[in-house]
Amino acid sequence: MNYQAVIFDLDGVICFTDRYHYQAWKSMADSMGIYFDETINNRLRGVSRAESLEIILERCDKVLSAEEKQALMEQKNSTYVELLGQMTKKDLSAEVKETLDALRAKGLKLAIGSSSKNAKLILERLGLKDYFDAVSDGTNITKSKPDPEVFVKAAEFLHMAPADCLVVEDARAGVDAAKAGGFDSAGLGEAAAYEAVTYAMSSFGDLKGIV
Ligand code: B16
Ligand code: MG
Repeated sequence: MNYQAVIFDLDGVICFTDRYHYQAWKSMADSMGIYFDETINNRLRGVSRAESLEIILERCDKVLSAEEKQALMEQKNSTYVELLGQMTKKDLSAEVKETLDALRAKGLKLAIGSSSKNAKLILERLGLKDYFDAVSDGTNITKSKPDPEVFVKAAEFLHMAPADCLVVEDARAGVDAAKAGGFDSAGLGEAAAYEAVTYAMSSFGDLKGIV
């Protein structure tokens, strides 16, 4: 396929913020006396903040109001944002940077398609603030993955048709979102083992052989 653009998921593809998500959710859950562990954290991959909270609350006996849930999400996010302060350019792997540069040198447009409302802050921490041609993230969508909105918006920002873009994902929900929007996908990690993915990759650099 001759793709003209590549749309990258952020967390789990360009960088790895899951340990910060884990620490921040764990601190919120502990403050509420709710059991939370790494296995439950794995279910939060690629899932929105509100849906992540609902998964954590499966272990909570109390029924919470919308205001209480909002306060818990704010509590988690402020811990998370503080932890993101530890991220530096060193958290961007040489393989990812070199591959991005190689795709750009081929003339491909590059965009981000992330559920996170903190995507721009993360890109800044990684030294990628002005690197991408477009950023579609949790701040410009109303429906999260597996809805295709975040990728459809990214393609719109690039003025490209979905069929001309390849989506790179680490989550099954992201692969489903790509498919629902008419995009081919390349998967890493659990997304590579998912039958709905177009190309399975064992590492980020494999992209150079796909596009
Ligand atoms: P925030 P991605 C997703 O990022 C994360 O994988 C997921 O764990 C997180 O809940 C979601 O962003 C929302 O993040 O709370 O920062 O808005 O994989 O879509 O780049
Ligand atoms: Mg992801």
